[in-house]
Amino acid sequence: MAMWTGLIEHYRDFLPISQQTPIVTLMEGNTPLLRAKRLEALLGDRMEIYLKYEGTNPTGSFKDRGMTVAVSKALERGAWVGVCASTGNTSASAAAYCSVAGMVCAIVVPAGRIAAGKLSQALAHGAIVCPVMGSFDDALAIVRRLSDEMPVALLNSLNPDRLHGQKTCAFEICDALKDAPDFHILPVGNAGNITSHWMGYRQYRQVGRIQHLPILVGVQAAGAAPLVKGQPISNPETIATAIRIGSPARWQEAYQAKDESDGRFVAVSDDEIVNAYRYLAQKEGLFVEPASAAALAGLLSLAREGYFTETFQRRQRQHRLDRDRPVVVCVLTGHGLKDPQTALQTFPLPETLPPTPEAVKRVLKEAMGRT
Ligand code: AN7
Repeated sequence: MAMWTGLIEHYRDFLPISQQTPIVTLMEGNTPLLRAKRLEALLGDRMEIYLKYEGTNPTGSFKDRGMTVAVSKALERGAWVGVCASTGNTSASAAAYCSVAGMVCAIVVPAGRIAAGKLSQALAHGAIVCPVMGSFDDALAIVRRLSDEMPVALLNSLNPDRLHGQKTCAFEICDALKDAPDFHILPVGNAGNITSHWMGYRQYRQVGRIQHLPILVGVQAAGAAPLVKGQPISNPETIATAIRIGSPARWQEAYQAKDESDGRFVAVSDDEIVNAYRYLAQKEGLFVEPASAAALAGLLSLAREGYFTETFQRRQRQHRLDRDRPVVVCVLTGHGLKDPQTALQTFPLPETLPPTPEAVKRVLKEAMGRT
């Protein structure tokens, strides 16, 4: 098989890239799409489920898809400073891509609210880190102002180049399945990703690469669910810090994606998120961060409600679909190593033992007795 060239080269014809654009890439994209047979069985084998594992991107999240395009275009326009607000992953990705582009990166983040892995990445890649005493929404307002008043490139998903890069996740799913799935589920924070996926699916439909469009389901944490509630939240709170956002910048586009695709937004509790987090790690071998587990929590909650089967049957009657079960894709947006603190709180470290075979044997026997 030919070597993977990074997503800009692979999807060049679908992206705003010219011969003049300097390509800044870390070979992002081409992430695994895993069939989740165990999960299917758990839910009564009534749907075909795939997990798109974005944690294998170079900095460990889907943000790299957007960042390769945004930083390449910023460089083409002559920018030498990139700025972004972030709940963590955007800043980790921006810092990495700016470092390889030779650009300065400045990030504004809510102090004390960034998972340790993400903050370490931004610092390691040499970004100027500005923790502010406020929320992500406050940080975003600051960088919007900065980019209006200073010659710096805004690297948040308000920047359309980011969306172009991120839509390639939808392309990869369609290329692998040879059509769009029936349902596409993803976590929603600032709503850049749901906007970009809808762009991607519509673009593929337009050029005839897929026969139908998917139904989009956006999942939010119950304590940070402005799109579910229909109004901004002033004090968003959730264990899933990546999506701890009260006022999504792409609010309108998110509603448009939901409405046009006949989809919905759904809220899940932190307990449901932790259960999905545990399930993915212990039954599917996939270590993801809590925000990513939220997507699976949404899937489980809707499956229990019968949503997928009922909606699919209605569509089947209308469109005479050639399959008897819905195809569902759930995007797992970021790696579990991003948030070691939550991992160690959820899966506590056992006590330290004396350095003897007997001590370890005792623990093993006890564990074997339990299973
Ligand atoms: C793992 O890094 O907003 O709805 O500043 O890190 O496009 O915001 C991260 C968001 C889902 C939500 N999953 O995507 C940031 C940031 C993970 C994330 C989302 C984020 P959007």
